[in-house]
Amino acid sequence: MEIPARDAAHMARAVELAGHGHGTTSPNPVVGCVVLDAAGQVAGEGFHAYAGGPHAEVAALAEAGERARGGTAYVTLEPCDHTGRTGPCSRALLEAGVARVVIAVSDPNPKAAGGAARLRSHGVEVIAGVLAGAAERANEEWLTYARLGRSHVTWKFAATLDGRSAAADGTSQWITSAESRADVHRMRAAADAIVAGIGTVLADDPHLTARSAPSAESTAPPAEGGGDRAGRGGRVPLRVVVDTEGRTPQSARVLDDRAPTLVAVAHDAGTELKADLLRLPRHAAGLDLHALLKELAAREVVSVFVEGGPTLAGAFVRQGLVDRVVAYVAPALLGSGRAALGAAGVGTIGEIHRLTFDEISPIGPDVRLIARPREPGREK
Ligand code: AOF
Ligand code: ZN
Repeated sequence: MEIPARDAAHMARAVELAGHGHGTTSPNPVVGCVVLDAAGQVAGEGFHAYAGGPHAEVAALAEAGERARGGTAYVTLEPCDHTGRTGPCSRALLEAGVARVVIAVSDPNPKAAGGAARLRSHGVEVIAGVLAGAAERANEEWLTYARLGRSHVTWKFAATLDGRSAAADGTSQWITSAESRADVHRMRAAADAIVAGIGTVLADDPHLTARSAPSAESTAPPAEGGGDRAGRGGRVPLRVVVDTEGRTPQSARVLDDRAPTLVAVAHDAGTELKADLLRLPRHAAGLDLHALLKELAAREVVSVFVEGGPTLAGAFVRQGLVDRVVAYVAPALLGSGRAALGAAGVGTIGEIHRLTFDEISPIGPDVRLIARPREPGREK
């Protein structure tokens, strides 16, 4: 299908608008919308800011007012056809008299889908699939969650140019620059949960909070307006410890009251730990991480950030559960010491995990690399 350049340009703007909601809409998607009047002039723009708040279409239609009549709406996700926290956008578009609706990605959420069909049945011209790749990328966490019924996984690590995350004596502070570490905090704060393995908890006793000084950081809640504010605005990420045998010390910082914490243990672990325990099936030497991500999704955790250590990261890679890798690479060499990634189920070169570099950005003196698996969603 030939896509008119004009449609692609307006959809690109809608994708950009969707990005404004990144990190605050969970458990809802990020969505952007541009409304043109009948003459093709931009009449309204909107994005979804937090769960319970107006959907992108409603926000853009409110700005457009009467000018939407006979116009075109560009939406990054198929308009919903349900009454959930808010009313159906399909109806809002019909009532506004929009003549044409251009959609990037169809809605995989069975409760909300059907907007495209509803609009068509009322004589609205609907075009789907415009700039779908860019819209998918902007919404990758939520689309993974909605399609696969599990949380989306970002694995982040910091390493030297020779791929090491600690020196031979275990010291690792700091391999990357202050700029890189600030960037990590920003990324981490957009996730619904931060996941670490028991090895990291025992070795570093981390807080696993989004910032080192949580008092100064609390994310501002969405401005004014009602809604249940179930989005990330004002909410701190859940902390998750993958601790097969339940060895987390009762005094560990991760169990303090700065944020809620879930400790995932084996179904048969004989632990005395007093914490919010999640019992899971075993898998190889550890836990069934797919079961973990399903349980987290059931708790409306759309996205998780896996940090530390290499053993846990190796288990996620081996189980085919890493959706995005974010690597901070410092121009430094160690030559010995811990590798960024532990055993990942690769015995011979034919079993290599191949990825694609999607973004390469300088951050201070370092480089941030974002890579994704070549065959996403292939769980093992
Ligand atoms: C959004 N924002 O702009 C659009 C959505 O939480 P609810 O009940 O208001 O509805 C959430 C569902 O609506 C969501 O899962 C998605 O399927 C659909 N579209 N959602 O949060 C939006 N357009
Ligand atoms: Zn809607």
